[in-house]
Amino acid sequence: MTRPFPQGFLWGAATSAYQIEGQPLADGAGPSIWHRFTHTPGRIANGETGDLACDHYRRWEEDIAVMVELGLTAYRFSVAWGRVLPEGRGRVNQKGLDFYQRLVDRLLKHDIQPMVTLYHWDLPTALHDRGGWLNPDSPAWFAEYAQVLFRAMDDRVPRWITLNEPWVVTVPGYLDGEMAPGHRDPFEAPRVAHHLLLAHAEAVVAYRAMGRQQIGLAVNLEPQHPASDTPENQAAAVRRDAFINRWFLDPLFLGRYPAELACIFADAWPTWSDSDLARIHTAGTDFIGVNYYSRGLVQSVPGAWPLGAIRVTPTDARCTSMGWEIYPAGLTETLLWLTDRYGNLPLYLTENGAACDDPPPLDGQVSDLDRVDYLRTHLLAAHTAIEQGVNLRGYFFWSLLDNFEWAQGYAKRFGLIHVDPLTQARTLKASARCYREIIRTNGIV
Ligand code: IFM
Repeated sequence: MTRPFPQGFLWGAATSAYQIEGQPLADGAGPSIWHRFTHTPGRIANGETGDLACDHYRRWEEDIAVMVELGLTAYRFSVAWGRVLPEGRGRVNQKGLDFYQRLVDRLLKHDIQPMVTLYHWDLPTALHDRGGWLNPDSPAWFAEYAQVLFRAMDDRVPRWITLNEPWVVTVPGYLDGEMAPGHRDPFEAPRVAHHLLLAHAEAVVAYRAMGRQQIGLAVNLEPQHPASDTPENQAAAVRRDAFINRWFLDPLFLGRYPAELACIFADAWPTWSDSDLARIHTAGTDFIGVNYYSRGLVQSVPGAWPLGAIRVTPTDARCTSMGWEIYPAGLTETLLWLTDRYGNLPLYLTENGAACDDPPPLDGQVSDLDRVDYLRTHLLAAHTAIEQGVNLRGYFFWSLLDNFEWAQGYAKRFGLIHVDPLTQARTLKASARCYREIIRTNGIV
């Protein structure tokens, strides 16, 4: 039996600038916090950097040819802020902007709709050195940068995403220090999150004045289940749900932060101004991008910082090579929860995918059967949500290419396309061929 997707459903793949482009300082670009972080000894597995990555900055035409071969109807990528504004504000670097304009034009020539993310974590160091996301001026900086891109490309870009996963910018970036800029400070994290929400709002307000298409926010979501039905584990799952799933969405849709956050952060939780919360709520969003990978199974552990809980993995679980449990039912649950809690607004799955220990290419084939299974089961889960009334409009596999997986370097491979680290040769994996067939038939058997 074939399960058909709605007419016009977008079939995409996603990437981000620092993870694939390489040449981060080419043509007058300014450095980002990720360039600085990867060049700080001890931060990244094997001391790897995004200096070459997938060399997409030079091989973008070849990569679009691969998208055409797959039959993609959409492609999500991010703009490196420092390529366009090397100092973060002010002077526009035309060569950097031109790179993205060429990319957009070529995608459109092949009927591939661009979805452009403005911020996928690579803040220019020039702004970081002025306080970065801790600076109350940062929302205005972001809106200025956004307007440069709206002016240049809104006539050709049907969907914009302001921020990718503000939770990851906040928690690994400012609370546990695993990601750039590597801070560990409970007093900083809530302020960063608040400025990110205001940055989204300022960009949306600017967009309403000048843009003609659609603008949204991409968040990482995972349903939180108690590891057993003890009251302690149940309460821990509720806290983790507030911390991961509701921290950004409640202010956006309900105009308030989840009450649990004040308890979690205690004296590090500021008092917020009503006008800020109203600004965030009123700006809203045209759609939500959902990045879904797994669920959280939560066990109460008094004293475990900051939640008094940890995430555990069931002993019999199948996991990806990131150690994330493979749990497709959680995708249906997440999409239904979003619709139920915040209303039936348009949703896109802006990321979904798996890092797997793929066998090496053999005779031009990569037999990544675990990824094939992940793709198929998650698309079936998405389809189930659509059948139950969820307004899901598109799917973007993470990722098009094997790429630079942040603190884990190149060892974790998420691509539909294998990238040889020495030759940069691209090889379609079995998952890419499977996805091509799903796209061709607009359905899954
Ligand atoms: O590679 C990342 C991406 O940059 C953001 N979402 C999760 C992916 C896998 O970890």
